[in-house]
Amino acid sequence: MKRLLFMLLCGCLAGEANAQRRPNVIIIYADDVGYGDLSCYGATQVQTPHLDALAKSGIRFTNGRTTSATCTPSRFALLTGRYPWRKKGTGVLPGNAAMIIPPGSPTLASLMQQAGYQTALVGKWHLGLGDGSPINWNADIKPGPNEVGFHYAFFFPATADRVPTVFVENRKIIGADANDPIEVNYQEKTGNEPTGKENPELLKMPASHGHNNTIVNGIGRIGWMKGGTRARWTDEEIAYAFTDKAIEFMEHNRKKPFFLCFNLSDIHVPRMPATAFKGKSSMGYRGDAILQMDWSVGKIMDKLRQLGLEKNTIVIFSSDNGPVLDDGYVDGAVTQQNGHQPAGPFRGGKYSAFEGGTRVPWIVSWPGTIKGGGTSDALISQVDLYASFAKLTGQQIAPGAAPDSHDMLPAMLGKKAEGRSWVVLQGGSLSLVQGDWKYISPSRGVKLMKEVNIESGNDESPQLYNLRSDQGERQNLAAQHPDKVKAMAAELERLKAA
Ligand code: NG6
Ligand code: CA
Repeated sequence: MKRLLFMLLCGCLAGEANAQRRPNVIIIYADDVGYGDLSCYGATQVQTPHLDALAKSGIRFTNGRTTSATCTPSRFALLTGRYPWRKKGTGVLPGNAAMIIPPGSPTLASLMQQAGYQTALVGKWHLGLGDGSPINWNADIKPGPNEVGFHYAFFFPATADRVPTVFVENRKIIGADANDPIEVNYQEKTGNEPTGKENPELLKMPASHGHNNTIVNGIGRIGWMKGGTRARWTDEEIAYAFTDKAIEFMEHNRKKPFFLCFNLSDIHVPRMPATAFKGKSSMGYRGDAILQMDWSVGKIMDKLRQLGLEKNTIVIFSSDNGPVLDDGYVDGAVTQQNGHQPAGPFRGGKYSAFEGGTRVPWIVSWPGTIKGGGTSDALISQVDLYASFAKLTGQQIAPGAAPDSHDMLPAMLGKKAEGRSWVVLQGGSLSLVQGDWKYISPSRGVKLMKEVNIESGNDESPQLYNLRSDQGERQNLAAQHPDKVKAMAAELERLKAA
């Protein structure tokens, strides 16, 4: 009896300590997931029960933004609080690019470290590695995530379709072998392994455009590699490997506040989900990858519950850019689309200046603090996470750090209905959203990107849309509102120079 009382008392005290503790933070950052790809955002051809439950336990944002319509720049903005177009070389990086965030510079991860958090990156990196000299893949690879604020990192260097197709844990490639050294080249073929171009008969999934260099696991990649035979991943294992490592990190750090960037590879190409998910949707491998992504989210939430941390953990789910069906492989995404609208009601998708490029799913849950079940149309951008978490952890932003980040914590926690009054977006060209209005700056270039079948949003004349009455950006009102166009163009120029 005495023992029972003691245990109960301890349990209560531990609970109290937990409640007062700083919340853990998990950012689940999916790849190429469109606004319309989740059932809680209107998808009907595919179901995402775990993400739907997350939305139900928190807030579902309808005007949540990534800064850019591709990966590298969006990730740069999320971590640094700075618009990527302010810096040269922040476009989609090859797998052997140098790191574009200078080591030691302030990032969302270093901010959380300073606040006493244990920090981890698990998943896709795609911000470059090394200092610009040729990377020796067989030795310690640095600088990398460990040099910009992550205590722990388990990642792949670029994208699932780019070499080297290996996992890196902190600074070392898993399974590296001195007798079978890895070489990577983006200019010319290295080694004499088959390529998609020379040996298409060896492919288990044909390419539709590009992706015809070194074949790994029956899939042609961008770039050539040789060596590292035992280090190469099997695509079907990627989601399991990342989810396991994320869970391990949570478990190890359950007693300390932790900050986890869980950057899923799903649903980027090559979509080659685990065998357990193949054919489980009616939409080909793209649909199956959505189910796999949702499974990963479910595993994280299960673990939080198991550790008793679900009430005091902020979970944010979002995507780095809008959707694409055919991004270079024949994987059924187009032929089995089945009426699915990956960008929901929006025009364009990945790579595009139209809304489909940058308006993405965005869910925030914090069961102990946020009332669940709501939606918010507050305008928020991923560039704002830095300032918002500085606020949450009671830190000042150092002079010069995160210049484009605004504290959106009240909107993110549902305490305020309004978010930003404006935001700059990067598709092909830059756009400015101000309240209901969106101005897309004039740009040359094709209007339809044929290979991916997505409208770019390019136009040599300015475009002006009223997003409230015309969310699909069908009616260019520039001619009717010349003064507004002039004012917004001038404001965009001012912001660019700021
Ligand atoms: C493109 C690739 C595409 C994808 C994209 C980056 C080709 C033909 N296309 O160049 O498949 O990898 O880069 O995607 O190679 S992102 O989500 O990382 O930005
Ligand atoms: Ca992406």
